[in-house]
Amino acid sequence: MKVYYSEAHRKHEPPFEVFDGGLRVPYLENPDRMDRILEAFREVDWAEVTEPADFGLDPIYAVHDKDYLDFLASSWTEWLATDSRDKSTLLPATFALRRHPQKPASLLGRAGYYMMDLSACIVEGTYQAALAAANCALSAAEAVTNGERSAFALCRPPGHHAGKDYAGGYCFINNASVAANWLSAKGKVALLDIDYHCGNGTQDIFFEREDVLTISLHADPNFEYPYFAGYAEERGKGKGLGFHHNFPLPAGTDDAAYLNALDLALALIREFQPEYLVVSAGMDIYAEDPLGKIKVTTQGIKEIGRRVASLAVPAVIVMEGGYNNEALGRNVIGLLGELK
Ligand code: SP5
Ligand code: ZN
Repeated sequence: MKVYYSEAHRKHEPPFEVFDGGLRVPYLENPDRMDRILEAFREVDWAEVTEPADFGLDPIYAVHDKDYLDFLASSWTEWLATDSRDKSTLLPATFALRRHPQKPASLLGRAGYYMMDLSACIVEGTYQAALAAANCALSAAEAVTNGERSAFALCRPPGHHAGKDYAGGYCFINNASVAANWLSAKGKVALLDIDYHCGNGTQDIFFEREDVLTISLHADPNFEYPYFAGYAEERGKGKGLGFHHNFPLPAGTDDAAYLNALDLALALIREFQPEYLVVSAGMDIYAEDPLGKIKVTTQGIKEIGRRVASLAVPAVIVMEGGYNNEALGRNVIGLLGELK
């Protein structure tokens, strides 16, 4: 199985993030996550780790707003020119309520406009890392159009919380959506998001489209981040009505309950008859994840892989979250071993 990976992620290493209550904690979405996964790939004989190709900016502009990408590109240099005292990471403390706000001219005004929370911290290497991650997803998409049964995009930073014009939840460019949109020019695409958190960015990007079916299984947003998307009633809009599905799950959801919800999602995908499948694969559904409250085991993750593979649709698997670094390697191998 081809695994697309770039070293560019290493320079995206924010010094901290801010939790609820104002607690500063070490950045959970850290480079060590990739090292654990790469280590696990070295122990199997079927993973071919490859540099991504450069697809340029067009496939990214096809999903994201140009002004937003310009902000990502220039914000670090602008941040250094401000009079802020601690410049270790660009992080605004005032956010736009989306009531058709003006876009302010100042850097911190734009940062608050383009960010949804205190975890999408920008440092010097963020934009380059995000571009490289999108190229990993595009390279994996290209591989399946060239006849591979599946390909893995080992993306960092992750992407599914990033919308057309916003960053959030450790995400800046929506890698899975960029790949799904690129594939949609070649055939019908289904995007299945199994990260613990609702893929709100992906939901927003495809909400009014009928050519890309989007389905997300996640912790109920009534109690979990991102809170403002992921409810069962949100099913698409306009031509896209009926082409988005959310499966909010309660805290404590175990393998059996998770797999029941997955089967409902897979039935919808079968009915849609896609030519390509994109999987937003977050490992934070794992029982021992520090951010998650869902109790899926490593065996359960393997079973997810087996059931997704039974669709027999060429699949691009895209790395999203997962913060139990010690378990990440075996969980990723568990999933991919069934899809290779
Ligand atoms: C890609 C991805 O998985 N992003 C997740 C971003 C979640 N950020 C919200 C963190 C909320 C932290 N709550 C504290 C729980 C500590 N036990
Ligand atoms: Zn997540």
